Amino acid sequence: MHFISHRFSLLGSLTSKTHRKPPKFKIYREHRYSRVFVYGLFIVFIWGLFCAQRSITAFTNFYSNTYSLAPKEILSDEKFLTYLPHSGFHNQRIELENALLLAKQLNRSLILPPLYLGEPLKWYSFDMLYDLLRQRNKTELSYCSRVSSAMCDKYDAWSMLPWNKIYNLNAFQDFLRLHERWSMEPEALKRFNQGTLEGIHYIKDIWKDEIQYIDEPRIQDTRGRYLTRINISELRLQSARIICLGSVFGTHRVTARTDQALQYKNFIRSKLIYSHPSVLSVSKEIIQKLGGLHNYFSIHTRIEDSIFIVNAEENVKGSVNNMLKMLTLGDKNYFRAHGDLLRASHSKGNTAFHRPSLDKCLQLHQDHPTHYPIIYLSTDTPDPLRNTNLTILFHTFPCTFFAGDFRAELTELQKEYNPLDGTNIGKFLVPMVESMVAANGEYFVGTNKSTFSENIRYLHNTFLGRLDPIPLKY
Ligand SMILES: Nc1nc2c(ncn2[C@@H]2O[C@H](COP(=O)(O)OP(=O)(O)OP(=O)(O)O)[C@@H](O)[C@H]2O)c(=O)[nH]1
Ligand SMILES: *[C@@H]1O[C@H](CO)[C@@H](O)[C@H](O)[C@H]1NC(C)=O
Ligand SMILES: *[C@@H]1O[C@H](CO)[C@@H](O)[C@H](O)[C@H]1NC(C)=O
Ligand SMILES: *[C@@H]1O[C@H](CO)[C@@H](O)[C@H](O)[C@H]1NC(C)=O
Ligand SMILES: *[C@@H]1O[C@H](CO)[C@@H](O)[C@H](O)[C@H]1NC(C)=O
Ligand SMILES: *[C@@H]1O[C@H](CO)[C@@H](O)[C@H](O)[C@H]1NC(C)=O
Repeated sequence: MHFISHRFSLLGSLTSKTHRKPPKFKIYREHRYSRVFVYGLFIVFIWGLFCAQRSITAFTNFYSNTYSLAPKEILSDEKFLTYLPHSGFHNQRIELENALLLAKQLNRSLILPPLYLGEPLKWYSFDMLYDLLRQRNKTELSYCSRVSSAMCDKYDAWSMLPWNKIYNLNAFQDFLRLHERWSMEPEALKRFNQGTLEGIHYIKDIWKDEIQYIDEPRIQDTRGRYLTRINISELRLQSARIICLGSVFGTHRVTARTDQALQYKNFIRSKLIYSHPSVLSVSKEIIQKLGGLHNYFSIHTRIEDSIFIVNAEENVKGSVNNMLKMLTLGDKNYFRAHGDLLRASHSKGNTAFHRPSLDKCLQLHQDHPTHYPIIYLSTDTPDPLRNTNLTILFHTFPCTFFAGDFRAELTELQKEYNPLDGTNIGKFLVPMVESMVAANGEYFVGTNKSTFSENIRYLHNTFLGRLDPIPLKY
């Protein structure tokens, strides 16, 4: 069976449209000839007009941009649901999944907030979060897209995009009506509410994990993780045109207990698969470099921050063991080849290791497949070879390769700009490429409790259409 066409046909193919950053100003120093200086000024002035024109065009073209959903008319009896986004990409994705599910169950259209990439805005209680979101505004710094200045340090640290740039939301056309909210200014809701902010039904969360939305309430629900529960059937009776929620992050935030709801949930997940053209093409190139589908296995280790650094050593060991177990279950020869390696790598103080080149590994792997499995390591740490918690992994699997080994392929992403703010979004696409490469490995082992890993797991099981020898959750 050939998975390459099958796996990638799942993703569809969009035509790529590149957005280039306007060239930076070049200031020529000319002291002697003031006429030249005046001409210079004039040219700069014209160029400034040109740039302003360009950014305005970019803005007004936004809705006709292939990435944005076509704006829909608002129906007279249409009702809406919306929510506040927060945290990293995968937390926002989970919020999106939950909001789609809840909107469907409420028979309401969903007003999508933008997707925030880069430096995350973490969760705060409703009023605070809404305020922080509206303050995330680059308008006053828009010159930063054209010039470099100390004021612009943070300009490229984050960017906002329509979700449709990352996922193909047209897949929901027959499922639910989607509208985009291209600003978190409260005023942006007016156009859905007959020009006013009156009568919006807010459900404000004050605590983290406060409100859960339940489709078939049970008595034992009171013992769950969430502080309060809302009966979805009751919320369906709400007559306000707009319901505005705070955070909807959390795996069980919106329950899907009925068969119908479960069907909706599965449908939603199955449509949220990266569709960004460069993400797809670059991940394909890296997979080819690794010897193609079926030729490599993958591990995701999240070890840099929060709960993940605290458990880094243990998690990496767990991942190495799980990968060894999977390989052995798949082919007994792996154990024979790796029993010794594993014992050796567990002995302390042994930090030196030799990593063969990728070409050498491809050769070794061809000659002795069970001795030298090729591993793609997706990780949040910038220099995996120097991170001592990863030493055991490189010891056990010398043929382990990671993003830094594919610089040439990843450079492609540098041409991706957000037309709205001129920010280069290439760096934000790297984790998505890594997810795609990892998901396409023969077996996948992730990091406990990481939503990033959990998403790779979903993509992996979906693309391969089977479970791994050990059916891990992450
Ligand atoms: N390049 C790369 N970056 C990663 C990887 N894992 C985590 N990261 C980075 O860590 C960030 C945090 O992960 P996200 O999933 O966005 O954040 P989150 O929503 O808090 O998810 P988790 O903390 O993993 O549950 C990602 O956006 C990446 O910037 C990885 O394997 N490769
Ligand atoms: C869903 O809402 C629409 C109006 O937006 C209404 O016409 C339709 O009857 C509703 N469907 C159900 C099942 O309530
Ligand atoms: C940013 O603020 C300006 C006003 O200063 C406003 O016109 C614009 O819509 C805001 N942008 C976003 C994305 O909220
Ligand atoms: C949930 O709401 C529906 C509709 O109002 C009602 O029939 C049902 O009894 C409620 N369930 C609970 C546990 O309150
Ligand atoms: C390795 O992991 C431990 C926790 O298991 C952590 O305390 C330590 O800081 C980590 N080392 C590095 C280099 O990240
Ligand atoms: C994740 O945690 C469970 C126990 O909570 C453990 O059995 C499993 O091995 C861990 N997985 C990894 C990859 O560390």
